[in-house]
Amino acid sequence: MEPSNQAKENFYQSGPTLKNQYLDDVLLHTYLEQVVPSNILTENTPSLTELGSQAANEMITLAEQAEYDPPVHEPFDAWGQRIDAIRMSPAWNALGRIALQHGLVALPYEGQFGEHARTIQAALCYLYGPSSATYLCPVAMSDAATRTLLDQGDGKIFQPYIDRLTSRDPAVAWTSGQWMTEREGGSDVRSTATEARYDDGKWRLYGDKWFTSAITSDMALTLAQPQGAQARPHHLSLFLVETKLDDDDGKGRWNNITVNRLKDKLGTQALPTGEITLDGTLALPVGDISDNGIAKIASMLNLTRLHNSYAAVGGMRRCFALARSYALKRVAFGKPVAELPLHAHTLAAMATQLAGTFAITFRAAALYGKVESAMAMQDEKQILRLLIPLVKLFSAKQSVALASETLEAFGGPGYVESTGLPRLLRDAQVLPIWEGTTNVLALDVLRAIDRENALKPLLNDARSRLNTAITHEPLAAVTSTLNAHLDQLDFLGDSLGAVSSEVREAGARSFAFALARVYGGVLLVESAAQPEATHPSADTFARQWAADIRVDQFPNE
Ligand code: UCC
Repeated sequence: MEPSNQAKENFYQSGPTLKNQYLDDVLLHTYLEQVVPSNILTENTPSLTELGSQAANEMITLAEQAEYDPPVHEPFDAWGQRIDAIRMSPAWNALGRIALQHGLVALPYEGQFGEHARTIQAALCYLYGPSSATYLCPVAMSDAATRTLLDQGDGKIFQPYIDRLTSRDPAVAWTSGQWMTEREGGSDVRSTATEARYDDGKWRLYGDKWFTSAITSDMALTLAQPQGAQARPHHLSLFLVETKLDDDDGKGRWNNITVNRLKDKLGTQALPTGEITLDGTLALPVGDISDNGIAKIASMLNLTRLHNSYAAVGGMRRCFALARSYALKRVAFGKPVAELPLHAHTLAAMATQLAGTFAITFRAAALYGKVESAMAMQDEKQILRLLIPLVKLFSAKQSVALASETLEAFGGPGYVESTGLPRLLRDAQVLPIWEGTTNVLALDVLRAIDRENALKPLLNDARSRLNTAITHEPLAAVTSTLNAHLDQLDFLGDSLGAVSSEVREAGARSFAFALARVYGGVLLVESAAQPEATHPSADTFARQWAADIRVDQFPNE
């Protein structure tokens, strides 16, 4: 029966609702049950459950407040004195306290959960990220700074910084920035022009940094060219900078840093991103000044790139949850749109994209934990080196695609600011840009293959995982397709040495995407073939994902 005019007049569409983001996530549950020992999972369940609730409730409100009350730069005080105050929303600080409460940075350094700590951390970040108004950015940089100081720094000098970065106490905890980008050098970090001068027993930095994310951080790691006796052509060293000086008046004057302005960005609007000038900024070299700072900051990037993937896959999961909730509520053509065949098919494709991207991201997290806790074999270290750029480039692109599909799944409301939906797309779009663009990452995939011989170990790992699934009849055809793709990738890898560098570079992106897809397919098959705790749609995910794989030749010279 047609609804009456009166009913039509009184009709208002209700928006999507979010349940507890941990309890409602079958994909996350089944994965954690498959890979994390039950005692460790049980111990972390209260935190995961609480964060799942916060992410669906108070964090949403805080994130909205932080977005609508964005950072403000006040260059001067009332009397004209330069102060460069950055006024932050109280909501931003509250989001930071939630990160501390769950030990998002601290947890892997507390040593309780061994190699599984990184998987738990990944799960927490995945829950936290999409409701955090990008507070996951300072979390990521603080984590990576901690790892870098532990690996590269002199413990006596850097322990106090590590203690602050890994504290859960808001009165003690610090966050770190990672200042890499200059006007001359974005992707090309070698073009860094900032100078480090040694004067009166101290190092001071002089130069401009062009993108400084979370400029309100307490410290940062950054590169500079040492001058004087330490000068060497094209040499960059890594330095730690405290952003504020310990003044007698306790006001915390900037460490000879001028904030020229905050960036006006497409998204991440609660995150203060500065353009700054260093003019005599006191700095501590991290490790030996003559070491290659690029290599040190590159290993820092490996961890922030992993966090980028947590943000990507967490964002995808949020998009899917919203699109699914809405599809169950929204009635069109006489039924909920979730029951319309084409919309149901679109949602299923989204679920598959999420499942495959989730699988490779969490595989990288688990392996990072294994390598970090010195449990990994040599080939696993090589796999991790390759997997990180692969997962970063793949997950970031997927997150933008899924955010775009989600906005479309809402129709008009997806394009209306007050629904909060456009923010999903804007915030996803940063993920393929910062921490290395897709092309930079594709070239890093080649670097990992050339310098670390990482391709064969990854392909061997994939083959042995597929082997464990050989008796899983429903996916027999998928398994044989994936085996054929692995052979093709192996062949392409062998021919890499025979093609010109132009051809290799031009083909790097499609090679990397194919590799990520095939490896993702293998992980989906492996997960579907587990004897227990499998996702109800595991076979479908593997089948749909594998159907989308193409392995191209390198382009002709
Ligand atoms: O900072 C940014 C924003 C912060 C926001 C953080 C958000 C975190 C996520 C939040 C989620 C919400 S954005 C910064 C973006 N910039 C980049 O990503 C830089 C992109 N450029 C690169 O990645 C380049 O490829 C470089 C800088 C890594 C390398 O350039 P080069 O100079 O051409 O590289 P080389 O000569 O090939 O490598 C120099 C050294 C070598 O080591 P040695 O000297 O020992 O032989 C390489 O093996 O670095 C080593 N290396 C690596 N090592 C290079 N890449 C890596 C790597 N990925 N892992 C380990």
